[in-house]
Amino acid sequence: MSRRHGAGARALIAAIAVASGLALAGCSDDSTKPELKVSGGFVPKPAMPDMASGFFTVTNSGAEADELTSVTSDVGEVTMHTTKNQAMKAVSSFDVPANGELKLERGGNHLMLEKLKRTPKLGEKVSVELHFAKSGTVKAELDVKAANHNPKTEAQTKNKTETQPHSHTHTE
Ligand SMILES: [Cu+2]
Repeated sequence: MSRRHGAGARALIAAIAVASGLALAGCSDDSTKPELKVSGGFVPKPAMPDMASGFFTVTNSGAEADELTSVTSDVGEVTMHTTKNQAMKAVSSFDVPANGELKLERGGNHLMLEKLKRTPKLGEKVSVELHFAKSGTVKAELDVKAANHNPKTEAQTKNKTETQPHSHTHTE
């Protein structure tokens, strides 16, 4: 008795075709997703023992925008602030434009780290998890820098900038 493909086999072949079609669609979707990279993260050595600020740049090389919706850290509570008319204001998210960047910098957008369990010291790193609407969680390490550290103004005097702080300036 000869066997031919029955209804079951045809359904299976159809299912495979559909599945591979979906896989291909999934692949092509990837190219339009946000492509995020976090750079230049730092925390100025805080003046207060339990409160600090944080700065970094998120570069998006993808064709789709994303949104930073929250930030967490094992060091304490983290909120997102913007600066308007020299006053800080808490915001619930920061936009990351397509093919653009989100900049957190002095005098503008920044993180507030509060109720710190330990005070960040020069040369240490503060780990933060950045939670994005589309890209999920991205971890970043923020270098603890001198209290007056500002990449914007230091870019002009880069040759004079030391990579290591003077050891006599920190007490531990
Ligand atoms: Cu603030």
